[in-house]
Amino acid sequence: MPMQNVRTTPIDGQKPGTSGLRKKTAVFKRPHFLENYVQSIFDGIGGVEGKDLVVGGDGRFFNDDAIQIILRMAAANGAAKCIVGQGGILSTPAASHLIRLRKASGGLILSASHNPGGPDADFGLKYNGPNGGPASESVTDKIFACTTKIDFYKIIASDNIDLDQIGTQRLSDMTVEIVDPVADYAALMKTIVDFDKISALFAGGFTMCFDAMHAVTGPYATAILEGELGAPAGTVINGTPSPDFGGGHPDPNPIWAKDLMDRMYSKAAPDFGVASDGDGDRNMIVGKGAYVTPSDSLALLTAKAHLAPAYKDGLAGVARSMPTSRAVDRVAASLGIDCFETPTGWKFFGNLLDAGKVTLCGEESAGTGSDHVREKDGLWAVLLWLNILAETGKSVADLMADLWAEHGRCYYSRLDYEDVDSDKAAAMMDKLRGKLASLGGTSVHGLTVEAADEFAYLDPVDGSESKGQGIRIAFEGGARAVFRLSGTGTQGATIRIYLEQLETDPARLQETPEAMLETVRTTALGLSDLTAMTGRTEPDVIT
Ligand code: VG1
Ligand code: CO
Repeated sequence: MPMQNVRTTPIDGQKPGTSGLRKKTAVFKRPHFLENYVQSIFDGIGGVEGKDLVVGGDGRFFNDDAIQIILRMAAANGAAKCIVGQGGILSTPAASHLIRLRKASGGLILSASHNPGGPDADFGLKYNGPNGGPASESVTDKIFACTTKIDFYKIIASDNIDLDQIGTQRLSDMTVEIVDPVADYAALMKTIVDFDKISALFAGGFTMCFDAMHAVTGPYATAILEGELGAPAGTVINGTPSPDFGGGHPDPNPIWAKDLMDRMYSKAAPDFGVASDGDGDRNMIVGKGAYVTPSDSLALLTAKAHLAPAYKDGLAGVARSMPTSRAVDRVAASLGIDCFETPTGWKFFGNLLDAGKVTLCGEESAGTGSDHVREKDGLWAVLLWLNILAETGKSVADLMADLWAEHGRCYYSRLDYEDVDSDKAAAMMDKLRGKLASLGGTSVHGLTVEAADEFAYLDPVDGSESKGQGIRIAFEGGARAVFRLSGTGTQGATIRIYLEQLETDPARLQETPEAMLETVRTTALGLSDLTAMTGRTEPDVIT
């Protein structure tokens, strides 16, 4: 098949963010945009000649076409084999598992995750390395450097591969193996949680609603929950992946999964409600009338993981991203295990997991995961929760009440201000940064600042340092405010303000987050001067 070296020039703005490169779909479809980035990935990782790669995505608009281009480029660059999920589908955790299982050199995951999909929405592409995890900053820096120097890319001319046909095909000298996207992942889950116990729970009449949000987890959840574990048909809703996620926003939080929230707070609520995001790595957990914040979910899983077979001997340690609440720190301290604080983004957990320093990790943005893969894993979290519910026989609300009684409750909320003028957002952060050195010990709106800094992370495994990872201000009495700019948005800047307040008084563990966070919210808005600096009065999303 004819191989072409296509001349190109660097395209601005191909710097990977928190999780790969995310842009408007129309930008990804511009001439050479995808091709430049794919060639830069290949060059940035030292070429793909003779290598095996895993390729798959969340099924959003442009997924199939982009996969055909990637396969033609992988063949032209001399890759030995591409392992592709049937229909081009692989959830992010399933892709991570497949890379590890097949000892592939890495993988290309096509997704903009929780961002909406469609011709007018978002697309994304991410490279994961041989450990199955998102490329580290040193690798993404190399990829970015290649995007600024590229002058040609390699591609073969060929017909499209049939992505629906399981089995092996040839593309020039490269093998393309189309695999069932669910089977290997489901087999892995069986080695982690107790399928018999969970089956018995469902057989006993336990009810559940899994909102797949028209995204990639639908086939996985249907096969495992309804197929293997005997949950009644209809347990999974919105279970067929659609290119534009049914016109929705596949972000599992109380705002975007509102239908599920309404159901869980109604008289007809099932025992357990969950949702997952576009690419299947996030999860939302809600019991009857009991929403569980992702930070609390991480704390609960840490406290109870030993009830599942894979973690019966306890956890090596845990890790949370910096803005995630400190609830898990309290549980870890009581268990006598290490708790690491990392920058936002799963790529920072990889080294800790590879080195065996942590078993569980999580983020406030609805991601939890363990050492079974190197990505966060929405369905895994749901199964671990089910295992814990089955073993304890308690409700979600009771489990949380027990956790708070023992460790105190970290009331928590995140305010997102989206599509803010980028210069104004940067100016707000700069001004706040300028105040940090003089804040310690001062009293602001009735709260006394205990510590204030800009978070920098020194990786304890490879010694690499990541600076500028968000501003954190801790107050006496267990309150904290964190400020950072999103690295996944595709329009303007998104300012995230994370608020936290610890409460240990047994009489104040069932208050509303709004009431308990009012003081720290006023203080955070005052300190950042957000309204004056950006013109914004209300956040777009509060979770
Ligand atoms: C957000 C979340 C972060 C998460 C990232 C990718 O990043 O805050 O915790 O790791 O999305 O998640 P940012 O930079 O926008 O705050 V996913 O499920 O979109 O891959
Ligand atoms: Co995601």
